[in-house]
Amino acid sequence: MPESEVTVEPRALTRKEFISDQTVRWCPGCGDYSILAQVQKTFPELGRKREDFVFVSGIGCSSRFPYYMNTYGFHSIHGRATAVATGVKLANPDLSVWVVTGDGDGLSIGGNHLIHLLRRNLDINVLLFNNRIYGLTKGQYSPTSEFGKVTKSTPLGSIDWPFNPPSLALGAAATFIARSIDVEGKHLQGMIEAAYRHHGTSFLEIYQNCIIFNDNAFADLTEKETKAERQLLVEHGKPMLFGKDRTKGIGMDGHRPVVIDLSDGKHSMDEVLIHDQTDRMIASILSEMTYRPEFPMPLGIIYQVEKSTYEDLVYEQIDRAVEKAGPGDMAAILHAGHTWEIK
Ligand SMILES: Cc1ncc(C[n+]2csc(CCOP(=O)(O)OP(=O)(O)O)c2C)c(N)n1
Ligand code: SF4
Repeated sequence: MPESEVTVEPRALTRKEFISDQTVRWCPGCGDYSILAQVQKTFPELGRKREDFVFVSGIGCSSRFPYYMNTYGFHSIHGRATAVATGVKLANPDLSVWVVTGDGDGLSIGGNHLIHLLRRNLDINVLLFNNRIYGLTKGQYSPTSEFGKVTKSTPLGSIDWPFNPPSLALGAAATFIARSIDVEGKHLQGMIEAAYRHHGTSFLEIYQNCIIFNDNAFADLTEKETKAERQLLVEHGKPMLFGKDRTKGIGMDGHRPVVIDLSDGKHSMDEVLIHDQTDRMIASILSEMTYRPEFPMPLGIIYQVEKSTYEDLVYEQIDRAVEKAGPGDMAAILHAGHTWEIK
């Protein structure tokens, strides 16, 4: 039997096979290690070959990520990972393309490229490592640093209002918006897999602790004593409950969200909002809780809808044009009309 006719079942890969031979150069205790570990744990579950994956990053500590994945990768230009990834995906739509970017790389210098990727909806997965600081350049404020934050570049406190990443993504017509945290390994693995399975641009914001320049930025969400009160783990079709014994919920008072205490005898489960990840209004309510300390922090898939991807539309458009006008001849186009030779 010719070799081409032998069908070989793809061998299941292991986590180890996604670990590259490069020395990891993040500070000891950096949240990036955990994110890397969760990606390497999740990838064997996706059932793809290593050479199907491409990681594209910009510049920053987080952007060193492609070196550490035993896949294809580009450590590209500051803020331009989304543009480079767009080219990679358009040239070869069969690849699974992942962008790794920081809050500085993705939202400062790269903000413009990010929003256009989101609205075009290429099937690319964006992992935004949000540590609310510039790590690589040693601790300047970033577009997600809180108002009033004292950093090396804001010695009197920041007077910039921070971006709200899920709201920004929603405004840019993203079709998948989710959030997780570096230290919540299982949750993060689930979000990475969900991002992969989404057909369209997946925007996954990952809260990441920079132990050197912004330590404990998310401590209230990760410390044992406070996390149950501060994390709102949302799941499609499930009530929005939180708190130590899940006795608190999110309800609505008219068009405003409110925290309901189910243990006070005045409220019932019927008043608790059920998460519908396809509902843009619910996504907006959840996203807007980000900087409202009276609400817990939503984690999970905030929004997900299906929409044609850019690459599907591009290839369909090309097919239609070829059907109508034939395959075309690039050399003939270049030499058509008025041309001249420089001597
Ligand atoms: C054109 C250009 N401008 C500025 C810089 C300096 N620079 C390098 S990384 C960075 C920001 C990094 O912050 P972030 O994206 O949050 O990543 P982190 O290091 O925190 O992971 C900046 C401003 C640069 N390398 N190139
Ligand atoms: S500076 Fe911060 S983000 Fe960069 S490697 Fe060190 S701990 Fe991580």
